[in-house]
Amino acid sequence: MAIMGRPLRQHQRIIMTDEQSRSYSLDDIGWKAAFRQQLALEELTRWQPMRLVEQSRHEVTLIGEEGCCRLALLASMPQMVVGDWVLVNSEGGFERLLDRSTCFRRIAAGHQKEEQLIASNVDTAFIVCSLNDDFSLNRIERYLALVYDAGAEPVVVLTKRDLCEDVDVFSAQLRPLSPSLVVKSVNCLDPETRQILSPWCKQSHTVVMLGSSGAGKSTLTNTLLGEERQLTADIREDDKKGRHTTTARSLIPMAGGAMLLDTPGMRELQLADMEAGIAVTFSDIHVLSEQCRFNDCRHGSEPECAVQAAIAAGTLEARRLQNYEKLMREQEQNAANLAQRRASKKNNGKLDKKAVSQSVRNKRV
Ligand SMILES: Nc1nc2c(ncn2[C@@H]2O[C@H](COP(=O)(O)OP(=O)(O)OP(=O)(O)O)[C@@H](O)[C@H]2O)c(=O)[nH]1
Ligand SMILES: [Mg+2]
Ligand SMILES: [Zn+2]
Repeated sequence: MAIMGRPLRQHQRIIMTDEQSRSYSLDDIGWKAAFRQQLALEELTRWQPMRLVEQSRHEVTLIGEEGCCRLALLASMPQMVVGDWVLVNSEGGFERLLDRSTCFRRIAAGHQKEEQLIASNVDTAFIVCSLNDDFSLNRIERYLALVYDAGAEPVVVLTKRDLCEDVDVFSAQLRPLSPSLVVKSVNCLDPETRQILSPWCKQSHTVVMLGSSGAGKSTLTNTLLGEERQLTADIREDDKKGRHTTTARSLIPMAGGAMLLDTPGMRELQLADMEAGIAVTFSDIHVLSEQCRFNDCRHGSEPECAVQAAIAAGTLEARRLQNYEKLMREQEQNAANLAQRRASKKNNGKLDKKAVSQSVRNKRV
């Protein structure tokens, strides 16, 4: 492959294994006019666009027309995530990150509470959810807010249809969420699933699998790919939860030109700055609240509250209002924490600079 023969900058390694030596047409890995339009003609001839398909703390794996390469991450590079398009120069070095068409983000699990990018340039998100005790409307609404915030199209994929006695009991619960929400129920182990989900697995289209551990994201990925590419494992019998089998995000080309992104089951999906995504997810509540008597109605005990009236009439679930309020509070709180952290980081940076210039002055004296 041409890229291997090129001289490399000292700090930028390109390693290739035999398995990765395949090259791809850009259309087969999600390239679109919106990305091409970001390149000047000169850039198109000098640099090659490559797609980020895997990442670790220190390096990322990219694929493109000339094959596959790994790029060591440097502090000077922008934050990158699986799905990104990157321009690589003739020496195999990083030049530029292209603007993203969509971007999924959350607050990282654990104490850090930093914002974490999950994936980018995804067209459709399969919100994968088992048809068993692990089914949760609250969780599906949480994922919907994330997907709408990212700017992608959600499809709810209900798995383990073969093990479920009455699929309608579950799908009926999804109907009030949105009349336009697309819901498909599948047996991930059955090749027929490929047919059911084919409208979203088309050329230049990128699909991400989101959902909790054990929902069947990797099983679905394997069936759509037609090969056992991803590791899968049995769920726990008692609570139907998974064993966190997938530990890294992988963007995998599918025959026919779609890209599938398998992700690890999320233990926690905390949202921040997602008012818009939540507004779309709960647009019925927004429409109702415009009919409340008071503009600032909190939909509690206020008189003439259209939201409470809808709950009393049985046209809006009380659960849905509670989840909406919970997600709004959470995203506000997380957004405030993030802003505080950013401000204190900025201040620390200023203090550090001040300290450095002070010590330089001291030395000069
Ligand atoms: N019968 C049946 N089993 C399924 C179906 N989908 C997934 N499974 C099984 O459920 C278990 C968990 O599937 P995985 O694909 O590993 O789940 P995952 O969502 O990738 O889980 P993590 O990687 O832990 O996030 C495996 O034993 C699968 O064989 C289905 O539609 N029907
Ligand atoms: Mg998995
Ligand atoms: Zn109200």
